[in-house]
Amino acid sequence: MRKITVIGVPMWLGQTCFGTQLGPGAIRATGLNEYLQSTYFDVVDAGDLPFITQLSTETPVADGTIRNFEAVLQGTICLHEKISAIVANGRFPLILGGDHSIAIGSIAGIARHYHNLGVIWYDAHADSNTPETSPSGNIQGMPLAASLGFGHPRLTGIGGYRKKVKAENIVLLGVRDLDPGERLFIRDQGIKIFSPEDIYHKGIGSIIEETIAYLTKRCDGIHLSFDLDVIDPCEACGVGTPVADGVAMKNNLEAMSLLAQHNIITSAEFVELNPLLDKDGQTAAAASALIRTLLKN
Ligand code: 4U7
Ligand code: MN
Ligand code: MN
Ligand code: MN
Repeated sequence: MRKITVIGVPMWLGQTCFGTQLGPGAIRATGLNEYLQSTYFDVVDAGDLPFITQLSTETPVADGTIRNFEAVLQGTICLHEKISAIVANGRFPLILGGDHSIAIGSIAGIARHYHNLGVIWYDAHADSNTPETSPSGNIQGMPLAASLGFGHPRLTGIGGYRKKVKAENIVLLGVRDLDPGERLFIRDQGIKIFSPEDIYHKGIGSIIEETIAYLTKRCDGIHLSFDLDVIDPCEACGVGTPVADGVAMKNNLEAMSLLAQHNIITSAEFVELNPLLDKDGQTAAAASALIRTLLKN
């Protein structure tokens, strides 16, 4: 029986579109806690991390080219400590974002409790930019590279260790928008990657089975980092960086269901919901349905 701790991470400074700090509240408003509490014996909502959501006037682009560097750094450090304590207590962290920069903190907090943490990066993007390759300066586009040890030393050094995950322990799913530097990075690192087209041709079932077989061979835990912009924008418009031709909800739900059946996910985050861009709460509802399916059984 899983013990779950829900934690909200109201971060939006890893990008420029105001609103992702409202993501945790919008997901909770779908009745998620009530559902989880009626299904599981032990569910705690730890509330939201106390983030500063206002920009301080002097730092729109700090530390050279990295936007809101200090604020995002402090947020990820705070999250890292919180998550590490949740995992140390034997609980399953369910992290509600917030923009994707928070993954730097989640993974830093989780990875210290595993020898070989696996990561399923379920996203329209690869989030593998470094400050040198980033076209935007947004930290939301850097968390995977940072978790591999590439990027600003203060971001990669969170938790006092640099390399949180190994390239061979990562699988990218649903990626369809890569910057030139990311393309090279993924090739150089030898990271396994499946596009929506691969999912379309092989079927989500076989892609997930392949992912599970690949990761369970060497990993002692698997973190799911789910960026809601992986969903086809027709079904989930409440994200700041939508990309056309995404993965249909039907397939995403099947993916969550298969992960649940294999019972291999040890931590999860659902990020990038921007309720101010959402339509009738469709993206919040999608996030909630995905979470419920993932945590079934
Ligand atoms: B998300 C981008 F340039 N690659 O680095 C960048 F296209 O967390 C987008 O996946 C990153 O939503 C998107 O800014 C980050 C851009
Ligand atoms: Mn994305
Ligand atoms: Mn992302
Ligand atoms: Mn996004």
